Amino acid sequence: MTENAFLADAAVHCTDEVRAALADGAPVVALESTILAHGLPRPRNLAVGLELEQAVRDGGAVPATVAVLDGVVRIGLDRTGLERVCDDPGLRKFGHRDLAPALATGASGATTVSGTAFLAARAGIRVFATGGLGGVHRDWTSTQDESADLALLARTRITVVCAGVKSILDVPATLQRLETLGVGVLGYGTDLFPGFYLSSSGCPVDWTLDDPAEVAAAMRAQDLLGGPGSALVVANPVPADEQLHPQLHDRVLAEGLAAADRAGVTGQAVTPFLLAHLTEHTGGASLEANLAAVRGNVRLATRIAGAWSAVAR
Ligand code: PSU
Ligand code: MN
Repeated sequence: MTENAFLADAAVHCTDEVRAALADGAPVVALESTILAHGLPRPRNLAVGLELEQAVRDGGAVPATVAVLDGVVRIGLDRTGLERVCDDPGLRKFGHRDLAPALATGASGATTVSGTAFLAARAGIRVFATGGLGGVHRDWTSTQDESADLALLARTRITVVCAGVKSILDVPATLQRLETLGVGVLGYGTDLFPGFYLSSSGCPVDWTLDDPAEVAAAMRAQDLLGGPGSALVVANPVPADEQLHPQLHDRVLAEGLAAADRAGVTGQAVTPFLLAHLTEHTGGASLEANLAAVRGNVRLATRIAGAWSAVAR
């Protein structure tokens, strides 16, 4: 593979190891920075960021945590970069539409699923691990709040490993939107869409795949078929013994949604508000389930990146 022009631009900084792996067709896994900066409490977030990168390495791939620092796209972070993402309370949250003004003004922010998927695909990275996708919010009919993640995934050729969509969302409506947008959804070892903190959302999925080679074969088939460059969502449930207790989940979530409503929280602030509420009011149990889900996703994405490298090289 030859180096792509995006990586050669002065507004893009790619670590040497990611650059070398991409040039070689070796496995690379993109990791999202918003879950670190805005989804997890400090200082645990830095430990998690380092742990996830190590898990990718242990699985024989190269991690590429994506962010924007001082107006420069970062594909892969060194320790200092990761510390900035995790420590700076003023760090913004960038979806893909924020990238151009961020570069123009020298701003810094963590990238969401949409921001990360966009940049990773431009860099030539095909596999991306996150926690849960953004989606259609429960009060969508009045707020029109649907994450930009969905539309971006409808036109970006990348495989996203996630534990479903955050359960704070309207899950059936989000699955419907993914169908309308033509984004493929595969249950990994399950015929039920995962529920992020919970192993199952109760909603069925149309396709169940059971090993990374099968996922890589589906990725190859996407390229063979051509057409719009849509993503592939690999929905990987949190192990049942690590999920949040379903009754606790439902109760605290209902309280959190009411609290967000009372506090008048809207837009980009909704997701971080609810995630923090759940962590606080489950005594940290939601955080542990969140981390278990992310860890599992990173491990699976690493295996898929390996299988993909074997078929694509
Ligand atoms: N899942 C998490 N924690 C998070 C997010 C997802 O466990 O912080 C983030 C992701 O970055 C996702 C974003 O892309 O929330 C969606 O935000 P919004 O609804 O504002 O598009
Ligand atoms: Mn939103």
